[in-house]
Amino acid sequence: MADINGKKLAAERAVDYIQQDMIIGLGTGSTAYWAIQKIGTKVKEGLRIKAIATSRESEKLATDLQIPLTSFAENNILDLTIDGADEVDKNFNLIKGGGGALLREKIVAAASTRFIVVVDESKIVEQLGKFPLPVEVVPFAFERTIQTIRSLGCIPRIRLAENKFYLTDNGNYIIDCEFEDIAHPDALHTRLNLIPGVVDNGLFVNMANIVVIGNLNGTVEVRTR
Ligand code: A5P
Repeated sequence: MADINGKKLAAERAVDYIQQDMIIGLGTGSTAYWAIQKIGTKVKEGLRIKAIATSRESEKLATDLQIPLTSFAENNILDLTIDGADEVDKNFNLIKGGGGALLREKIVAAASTRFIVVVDESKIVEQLGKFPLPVEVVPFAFERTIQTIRSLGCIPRIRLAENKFYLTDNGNYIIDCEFEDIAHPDALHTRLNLIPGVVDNGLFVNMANIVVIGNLNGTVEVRTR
């Protein structure tokens, strides 16, 4: 029997929510990848949609698949966004940004009428925090910004790529913060974003409407808020 891919199962199920003439947000990462592939197939079969991507990587994939793209200059509201997550708790709160795209992902999700999160079962947690929380910071004074982030009770590490500081699509750095347990995601989200130099963080609180979970046994669970 072929290996079951929970990410693919969840992502493809979420694409069923897309209807003709919708404006769609395209997520980033290895789960959103499968949704974008499926959307590409449906577009070839006649689905009429326009999309806004949450990263250059997803934009390139959409372009390769001939998915028509639009922009915030033309559309302020999206009907539906499908994106992955690094952790999901029972209250639909998320950690995102493992792929570094958290800022654009949050802007796009916030502009969407419905935000569908697609994950395999390994991403479901009791409490957020085992996955290091990504925080996007501007390069200016990042050394000081990191110290302030540390004072919130985490071990912060600047993300590297090929021995250099990883750069987001927005030209910023990512600080991965080990909190272990995040008991109050809402409060932490606010405290982090109040630090000068922090652009945004990977906590998505009260944003997801639907979570689609692909299980290793081949079933798909849909949780709706
Ligand atoms: C991208 O920055 C992230 O928010 C991803 O959506 C998240 O890391 C999930 O990634 P995978 O689908 O690759 O596990």
